[in-house]
Amino acid sequence: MHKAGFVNIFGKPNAGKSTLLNAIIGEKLAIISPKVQTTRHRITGVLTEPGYQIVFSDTPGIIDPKYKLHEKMMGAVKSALEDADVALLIMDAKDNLEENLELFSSLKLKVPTILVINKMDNLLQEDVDALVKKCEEWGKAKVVVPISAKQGKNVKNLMAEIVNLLPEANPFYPEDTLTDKSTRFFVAEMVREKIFQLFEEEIPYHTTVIVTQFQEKETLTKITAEIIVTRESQKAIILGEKGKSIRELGTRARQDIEKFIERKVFLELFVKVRGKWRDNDTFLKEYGY
Ligand code: GDP
Ligand code: K
Ligand code: MG
Repeated sequence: MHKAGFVNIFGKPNAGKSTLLNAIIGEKLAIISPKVQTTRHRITGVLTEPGYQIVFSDTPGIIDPKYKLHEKMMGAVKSALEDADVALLIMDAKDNLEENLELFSSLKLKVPTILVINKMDNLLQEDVDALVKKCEEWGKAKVVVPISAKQGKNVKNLMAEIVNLLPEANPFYPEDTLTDKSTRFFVAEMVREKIFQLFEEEIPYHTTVIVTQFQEKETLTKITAEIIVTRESQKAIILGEKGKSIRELGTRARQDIEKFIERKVFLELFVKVRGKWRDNDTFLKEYGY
């Protein structure tokens, strides 16, 4: 008997959705940062093991839509809700329990649900046990599993619970499939991750990245990417004095991209100002939202 299905990961921003996805798939698929709303797209990771295949989706954190960009992000959450076989509801062990359970209840999920308490490394074992008990009393999850996505703790146990709930089905993808997103997409995400790490405050939220050229040469891969911002002042910050900041950004991004595609990379970055790209349907479409 072969099992296969779609498993979607939901939770508040910073609960650890992307970290969990990466821990399961074992590649740096979803970018991670301590800032909220780092993840803007649904990212799929495919895990193929003897006897089962799981197609995971990471989703943007659940938020109230402020911009059209946010509406699209919540659209991604809703579409994920509708096509899952199993839902993973993940929360930070130190975050407010009632608030999280209320949020999860409001999703009105009809699919089998696993409640994942993440970051158990931040709690004493007895507090973890008490929290698990409270979550079990909630009654809406088939099972409650405490984990540390970052340390990979108890992730195997979580996997066993997921497989247990999977329907019987043939694999959806060839066994060497890792993701449904293109390499270009991940390259853009890696540049975006570095922007989140290097720049303060509102800059990352005003920024998107598109890869305009991806060329496999004999000894290296030549990549050109455009960093789109909303104001000239943001462009100046990203460039930095005498281009110092963008060089640092380029170096860090290139190192990650080289690890990911396992080739030498020549990375060229340009910064472009597109006022209001976050509220413009044409731009959003062009940038892949
Ligand atoms: P997302 O917004 O839900 O996708 O959350 P991320 O995966 O981006 O993680 C948010 C932050 O929590 C990052 O700084 C992670 O390193 C951190 N984090 C994730 N999982 C764990 C964990 O198990 N333990 C601890 N201590 N930190 C974690
Ligand atoms: K995050
Ligand atoms: Mg994320």
